[in-house]
Amino acid sequence: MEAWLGLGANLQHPVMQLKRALAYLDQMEGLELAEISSFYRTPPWGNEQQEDFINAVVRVETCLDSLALLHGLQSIENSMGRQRSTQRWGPRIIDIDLLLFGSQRVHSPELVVPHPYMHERAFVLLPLSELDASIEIPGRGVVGELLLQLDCAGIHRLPDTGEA
Ligand code: A4P
Ligand code: MG
Repeated sequence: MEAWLGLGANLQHPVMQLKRALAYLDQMEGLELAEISSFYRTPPWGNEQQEDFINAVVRVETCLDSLALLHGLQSIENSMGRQRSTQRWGPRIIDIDLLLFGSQRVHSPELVVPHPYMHERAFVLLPLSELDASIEIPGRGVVGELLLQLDCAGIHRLPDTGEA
């Protein structure tokens, strides 16, 4: 199965944290990293009183089911020292969201796919469109078209997945 993941961080050298997360993903059982977008510096969405984020999107191939994949992503977040705060959309050392799982729709208490906010977030759709602007988000539309309706001001692609 093809799946798409969104990575985000805005604490403790976020570029380095995204690279650490990619190394963890690379080692995860039942998952292969297929494609990695550029890294983007993005203004905070939802809760503006925090540092800019670094965001990226990756395409993976997996033999896991969607819930097992989510649990694998959460255990990477935990291994990386993610502290869950009560503050909604607050600062984090790493966040790995399951954006798309093939064309499946999932609606369980633990998992909602497509990710419920991805279609309104330029920090997700811009890196996603870099890899494939023609992807259909089930129930929402085509990535490239949805992106035209979003404000990308303040989002900067980093020249190299290397340095901030
Ligand atoms: N969950 C349900 N569906 C999913 C899914 N598709 N992927 C549940 C991942 N998790 C999913 O997530 C809370 C619960 O969501 C999990 O227990 C899981 O069962 P969490 O990672 O513990 O907490 P969270 O990430 O703070 O959740 P929340 O509120 O969904 O935050 P978001 O939506 O991830 O947003 N601005 C910029 N520029 N860049 C960012 O990356 N990120 C956020 C966080 C806010 N603003 C941002 C960014
Ligand atoms: Mg999350």
